[in-house]
Amino acid sequence: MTKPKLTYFDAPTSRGEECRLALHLAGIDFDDVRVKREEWPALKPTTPFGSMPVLELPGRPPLGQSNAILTLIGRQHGLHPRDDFEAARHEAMMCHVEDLRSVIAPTMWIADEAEKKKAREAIVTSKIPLWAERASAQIGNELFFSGSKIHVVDLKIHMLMKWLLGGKLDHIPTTSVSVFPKLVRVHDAVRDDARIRAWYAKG
Ligand SMILES: N[C@@H](CCC(=O)N[C@@H](CS)C(=O)NCC(=O)O)C(=O)O
Repeated sequence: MTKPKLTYFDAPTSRGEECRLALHLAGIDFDDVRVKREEWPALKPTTPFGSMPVLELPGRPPLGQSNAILTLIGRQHGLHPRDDFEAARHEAMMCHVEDLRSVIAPTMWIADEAEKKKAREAIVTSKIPLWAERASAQIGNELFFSGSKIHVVDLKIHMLMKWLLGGKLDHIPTTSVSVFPKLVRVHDAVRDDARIRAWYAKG
């Protein structure tokens, strides 16, 4: 292996896409390995934590966990704060994003439609508003999470908001998050960044 390799499902979504965007913003030429659903069961036991994304760097063992991947890329390429406390504050927000994902993700596998509706409605009433209020309280008043410069935390917030604003999650209305202006602002700021647009323009 001569260049970094990022392995994730063949979809522009979630934890894998935020790591691809970080590598892209960092200007790193990487192997973008896209795994088909049917290939995953054989690959799963070979990954550090039985999950993706996985980042491989020349001469290093594979690295799992999206937040660890993002902060490593961020630290090495000016996309994560140098100040230790501010870095920890960004990392706390990234954990907060993971907390909400881990509440919503299990509902993806509920086969019974009535049961899924009940579980998601409970998330909309009891989880998302508090989650979003707490997230908003951490976000500053400039364009991104902290200030006018993009960091890996912004990519994390963007990908979660893109999912929730996309309107494809039955029983989770987009208004559950669209009423939180700071979260929408960060989502839009990342979407409108010229380098992010260039990533999607290349198809
Ligand atoms: N905490 C891990 C969670 C990783 C995770 O659950 N990834 C999902 C895709 S977004 C996955 O690998 N799912 C397949 C599986 O768990 O078998 C992270 O942040 O990377």
